[in-house]
Amino acid sequence: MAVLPDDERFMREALELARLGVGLTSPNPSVGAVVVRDGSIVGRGCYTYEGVKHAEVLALERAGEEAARGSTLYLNLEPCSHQGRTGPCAEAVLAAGVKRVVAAMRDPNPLVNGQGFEKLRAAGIEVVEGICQAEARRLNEAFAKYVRHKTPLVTLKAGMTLDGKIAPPPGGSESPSALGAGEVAAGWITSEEARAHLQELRHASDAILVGVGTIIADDPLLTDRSGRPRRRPLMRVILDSRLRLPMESRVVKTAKDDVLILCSMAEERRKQELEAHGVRVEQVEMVSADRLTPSNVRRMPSRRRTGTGAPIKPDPSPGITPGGRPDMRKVVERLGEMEITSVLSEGGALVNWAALAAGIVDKVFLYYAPKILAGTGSVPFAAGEGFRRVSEAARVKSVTLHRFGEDFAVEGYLRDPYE
Ligand code: AOF
Ligand code: ZN
Repeated sequence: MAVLPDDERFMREALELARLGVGLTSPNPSVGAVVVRDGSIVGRGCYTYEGVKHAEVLALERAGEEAARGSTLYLNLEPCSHQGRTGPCAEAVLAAGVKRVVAAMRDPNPLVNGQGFEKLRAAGIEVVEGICQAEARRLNEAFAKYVRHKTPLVTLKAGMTLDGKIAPPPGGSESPSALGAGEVAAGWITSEEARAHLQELRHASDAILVGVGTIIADDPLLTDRSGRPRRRPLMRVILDSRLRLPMESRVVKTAKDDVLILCSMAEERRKQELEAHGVRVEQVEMVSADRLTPSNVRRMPSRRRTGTGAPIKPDPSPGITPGGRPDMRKVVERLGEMEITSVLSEGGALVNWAALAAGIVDKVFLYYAPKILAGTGSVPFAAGEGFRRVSEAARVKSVTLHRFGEDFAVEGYLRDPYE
């Protein structure tokens, strides 16, 4: 299994082709393929869901029978070995007479998971695995999570000051609510470059998740404005337990079956009114307030709870009312049923904590602007109880730092999407 000098260069071509498919392939993976004969590219393939045919089959077709025979095939994902919407690509590769296959990673789909490589090797083809593996795994991490767990990859996004504040103190004329990030009303915290990059994250996501408080505070559109095509509209999911979503909000005004409200109590008239505007309304199971404690954290009940399990202080949260918080686990399960493979959580302080506490967060993308808000009253990245000991803090692993003008961002994982 020899790695050749040009393998990485051709794999980068395959990865570039795969990236063209982002937004057009979900719930399937983004895959690019390159056929190389005598040192030059003779066929390229980029998968799109609507196109049905897998990347390697497209690339082999473009190369043509003659050039494909004896060629090397580069692709960012193992060829499949199963019958799905298409036949097994491993067999198509064999039939085409490909001599060598270079793949960036194994297919995490349990239906494939190494069997494609095995088929090729059994037929005497040279198979090289793992070229540009880290990049390839990152590109299809949502697919990997979804195909094995049937729930989406959840990325928690926030834009904040260096001291971890997402908005100035709520209630002031500048910041109407602590419940959303209050970003628009109070002025943007992060730079234009950082906000432009956020559109890339939205483009790569199937759904965006906020609490209704964010809508009330900021009236955001929550759309993908990357300017690139996508197969399915970005699903705008709003946690709104008592259907407080204002009819005059921009999400309602622009709804086209791409706004989903998850509530606990659906008052029939209001539900019908929202539905008449093209908003979908569904009820999800609730979790009682005393369960909003991280599962791995010992509860500290005495001071803060009544004997009934209800919080003493009413919780001002956005769509997450006392005794009526949407069960975040049920929320992601429901989204998984809708073939949503990735969720960008852009909620405010309360949704951020609810997501962390429920253990649904796979990764974070946290933007920091070189500003300091300070003050006890300003809104922290995640409110609520928080983790009570440093030893219990959520650990962010495999951290990557990004720069956007004066701002920077921390990307990292709470859980390995491939585990
Ligand atoms: C893709 N595109 O280029 C490759 C895929 O239902 P099917 O037949 O489209 O099969 C989908 C599975 O095929 C997918 O989950 C993945 O495991 C494998 N490879 N899929 O959509 C491609 N190479
Ligand atoms: Zn295939």
